[in-house]
Amino acid sequence: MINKSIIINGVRQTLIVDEEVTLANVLRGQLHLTGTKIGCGKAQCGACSVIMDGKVIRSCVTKMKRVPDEAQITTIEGVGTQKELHPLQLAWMIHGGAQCGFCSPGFIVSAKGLLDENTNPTREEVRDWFQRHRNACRCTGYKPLIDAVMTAARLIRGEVKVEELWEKLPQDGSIWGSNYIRPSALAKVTGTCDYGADLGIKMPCGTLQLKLVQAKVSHANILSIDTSEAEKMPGVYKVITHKDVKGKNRITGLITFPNNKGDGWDRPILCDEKVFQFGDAIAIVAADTEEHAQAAVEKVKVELEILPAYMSAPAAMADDAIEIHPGTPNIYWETKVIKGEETAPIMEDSEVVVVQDDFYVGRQPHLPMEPDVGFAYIDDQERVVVHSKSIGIHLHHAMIAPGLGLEPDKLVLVQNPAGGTFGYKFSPTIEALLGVAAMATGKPVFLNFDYYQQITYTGKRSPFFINLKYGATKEGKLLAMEADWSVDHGPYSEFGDLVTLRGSQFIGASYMIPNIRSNGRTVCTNHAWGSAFRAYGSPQSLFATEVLMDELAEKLGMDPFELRYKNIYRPGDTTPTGCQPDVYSLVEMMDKLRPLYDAAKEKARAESTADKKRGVGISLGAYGAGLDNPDGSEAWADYTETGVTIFNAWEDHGQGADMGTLATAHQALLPLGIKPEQIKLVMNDTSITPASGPAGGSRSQVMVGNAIKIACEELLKGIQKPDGTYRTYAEQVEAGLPTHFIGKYGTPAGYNGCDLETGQGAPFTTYMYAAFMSEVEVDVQTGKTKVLGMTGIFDVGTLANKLVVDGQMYGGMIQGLGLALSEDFEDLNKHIDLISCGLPYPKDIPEKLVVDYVMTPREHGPFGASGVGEAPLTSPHASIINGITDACGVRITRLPALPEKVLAGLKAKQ
Ligand code: MCN
Ligand code: FES
Ligand code: FES
Repeated sequence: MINKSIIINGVRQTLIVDEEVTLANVLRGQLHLTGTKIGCGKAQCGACSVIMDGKVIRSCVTKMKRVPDEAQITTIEGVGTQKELHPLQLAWMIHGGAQCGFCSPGFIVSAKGLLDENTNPTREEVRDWFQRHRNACRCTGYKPLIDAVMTAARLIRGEVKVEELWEKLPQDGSIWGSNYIRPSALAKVTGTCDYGADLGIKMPCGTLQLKLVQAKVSHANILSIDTSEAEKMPGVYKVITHKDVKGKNRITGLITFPNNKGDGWDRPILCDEKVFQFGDAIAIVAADTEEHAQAAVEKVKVELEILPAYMSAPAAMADDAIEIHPGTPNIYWETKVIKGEETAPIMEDSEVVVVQDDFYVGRQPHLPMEPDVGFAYIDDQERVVVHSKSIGIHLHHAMIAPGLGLEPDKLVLVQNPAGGTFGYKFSPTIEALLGVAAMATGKPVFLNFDYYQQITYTGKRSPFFINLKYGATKEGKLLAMEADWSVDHGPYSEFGDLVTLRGSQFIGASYMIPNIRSNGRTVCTNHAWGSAFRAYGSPQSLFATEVLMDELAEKLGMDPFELRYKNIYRPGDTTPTGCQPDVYSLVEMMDKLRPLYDAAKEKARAESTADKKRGVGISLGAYGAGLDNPDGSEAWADYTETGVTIFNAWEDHGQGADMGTLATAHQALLPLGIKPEQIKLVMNDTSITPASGPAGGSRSQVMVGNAIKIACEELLKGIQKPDGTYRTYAEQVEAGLPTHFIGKYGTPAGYNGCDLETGQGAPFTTYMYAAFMSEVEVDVQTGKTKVLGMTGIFDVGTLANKLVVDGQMYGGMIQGLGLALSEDFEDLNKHIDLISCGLPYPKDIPEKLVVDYVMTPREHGPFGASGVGEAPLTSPHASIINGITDACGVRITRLPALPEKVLAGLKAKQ
């Protein structure tokens, strides 16, 4: 131990510390300055940034022995407070810089370091600074953050006043569609929002720290597990194995479709007979400290019989592959599309122009800045209470209760503020492990993944291997489509059939294709299990759809824009599932894009050089907002002395569930004339909030929004006097009338999902539409692609909150950039951190990032809203890939388009 005297946020502190411990751990663990976050833990994300003696440093890799005596340290808590915000914190809120907000303290501290040196930076200098200090954000696409720094600099220079920056609301006070700032922003930008790890640090003394014994192989039989040595290690309270699990020790995948050959009970909570993938949890060590728990993990002996590992769908489909789950074939679900006439005769017709190709979109890692984290305890009603990042608390409740052996009323799930999930938390991750540990020890327990575990042992996007074929007239009118796809869903079946069905629903979407014959299948493999990832199945489906459209255009000698324009949905046209889309706005969207496309093409031609070739690519995206019908939701509205309280379980990944709830409730309550600050939100706790359904499939604004609207309308009806005015709360109570109002929404009749034999039906009430354009530059010496501009035109109906929606679009489009060029999780030895997994950093992002809207009100959305969250990640990557072809003639059909692949393509062309 050493004794250090440091000045933290202006206050001298005497600290007795281990010199090997990091500054981040001392700030957080000893001083409870939890505004400094730990994301990657290895100097790659900047979440832990602090200023030490005038320099921005990453405290997660700064050991205490390197912190000089008398060092002056500024953390986010010293930058500004909720009452006295720093201009950066204000600007962050005004520009919607804090979505999940996990990166916000680190960015703001880092930006303060910059503005302390230079109050007049250029945008490029801001970008350079964040790049140099490795500040990473997964939600915002960086643009709002650069905007925020520029605004803060203007505020500091006195060129603008705060009041001038606040949006003026309309006369009626409506905040619907405005840039109203989300309720959670203030806590996020001041570092006072407690995420799971922060809450974990503040748990009571005696809370057990958990570490996992995880499989280091991908497929094996377990012969024995010996915990005896580990049990004797210092500080160990208990080593927990499958024998300690009271229930079925399985997480049920709640099989979606009856023709699934599995039963959904395939995922162990703690492995008993087999290891199905790398990282599978075999035992949990519960100890007094993390270090003691980790030391004991190394002492658990697991004897294995190694089995062949099938690391891709084709490998697991091979004739000689053994069944990964004995008794269930590796191909466990199949889907078909039968729309219109037989396609074979059309394709064989000599008048028909045919194109066909193979496509692969891989295991894109989610890369949230906050690694998985949670805690559990037994409450005063003998209930097991699990707090986590779950984005489906009621769904996960049903998935884990039988495995734990708990009656439903003995399990409570609560969502902590989450530092981004992008869908991986649609699957339970550590919830059941926490439940088991709390039950086996009877103590509060805490588990925090490090970033390596986050990457190697949480679900990933499911790779699709697609063969796609179009037949069209010589004039470019699509006549027929044939598709065949295999989905690598990893070893666990949960929602595997559903994501495979997305192929039926969205391969060929946006275009009227009268005749379709397709087959898709879900395949069990030993690579990372497939979890939801934003846009779920559509980036795979639409990549093939959109790149093959360009191949068809090339074969026909047509401009890709014109070919698309000719085939997009027009009134009367139908989707691949044979139903009419909710609105026909693609024509208007493409009309909006056309002049931008023409100008971009001209610019690219003018600026292309022999070494740096420029090109422009486009793509369209259509995706459903909702889970497959029938879908629905529930929310409550309580009349209170101070206003109205809304109860719902609209889980917040960071997208803005708080803002969506507030905007919707406020709009519905406009006749009451209450202010937004009079609406209180109670969210995301299965013991006190209704089942609103998971925050997946971009369904919440539509489904939960409708339920909120109904609850508020019920409230207005319930408190209305005969003369049309409203009773006060006191009058309502005095009259003995109810103050609690329930809103239940269900999708209307006629939307019953897809027929399992033909893939035909109406799976969604509302859809989102997107048109993307990417301007790219390919360096022909290195094969490196630089994206110079990205434009997205969207129709997501009316907007509940413009700031939120803009932020969703920027962030999603940049995830598409990552998917196109760099992101991958394939090699278990190589793809182990943010950098090796290809996370885009500030300098990878084009300065020109443009979003615009066509706002067609939706019949089935509250106040005309459709969903938003996934629209920006439907097909932006395809526009980049099409741009690469336009620039240099190389067509990449297997993502990501790494420089070596493009270079190989260039060489092959020569
Ligand atoms: N919204 C709006 N106007 C509309 C529709 C939506 O202002 N017409 C707002 C909503 O109020 C909400 C947000 O946009 O704040 C997204 O709403 P919606 O499309 O209904 O999606 P969900 O709330 O169900 O959120 C889930 C969606 C999905 S599926 C993933 S994955 C995702 C996403 O949103 N993960 C995210 N966005 C994310 N954003 C962040 N920052 N982090 C994630 O992990
Ligand atoms: Fe320190 Fe990521 S850089 S937590
Ligand atoms: Fe930056 Fe979520 S707001 S990581």
